[in-house]
Amino acid sequence: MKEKTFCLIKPDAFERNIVGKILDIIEAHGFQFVAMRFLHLSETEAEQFYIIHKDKDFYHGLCKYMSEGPVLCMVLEKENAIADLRKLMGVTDPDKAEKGTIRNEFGIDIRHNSIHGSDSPESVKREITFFFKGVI
Ligand code: IDP
Ligand code: MG
Repeated sequence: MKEKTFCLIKPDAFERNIVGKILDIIEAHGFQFVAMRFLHLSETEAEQFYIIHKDKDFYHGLCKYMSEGPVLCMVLEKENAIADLRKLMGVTDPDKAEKGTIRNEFGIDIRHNSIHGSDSPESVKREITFFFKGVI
């Protein structure tokens, strides 16, 4: 059964003109684009999006970075989309991510890791609603 997930291309990918390359990889792995939205987050919006991390020491730096350039928000669809996207992304730190993953190939460091993907059905619901309220 097809499943939806939420994905976001982060500002460091726009900075280096590698957004198209990342989208190519996502498509090549069988994900279909269901919705897309290009926008520039305010720091307050980034803080809301990452509210679950509000007590972490990296929260402020993360939210500042996420509002320093554009992002591409997407709803993707395929079988097992949530787990498969997380696998294709690789773990948070690009240095620790497996070879062949998007973060290993394109990420700069643990903050500037090029891509976000929802980690559970609950996150998918929350994150799609956050960016696509009333659209899908
Ligand atoms: P995830 O994106 O792999 O799910 P999370 O732990 O949910 O990782 O963290 C959200 C985002 O916060 C990461 O993708 C990364 O951009 C940033 N981040 C996570 N841990 C650190 C850290 O230790 N230092 C700086 N930034 C971090
Ligand atoms: Mg996470």
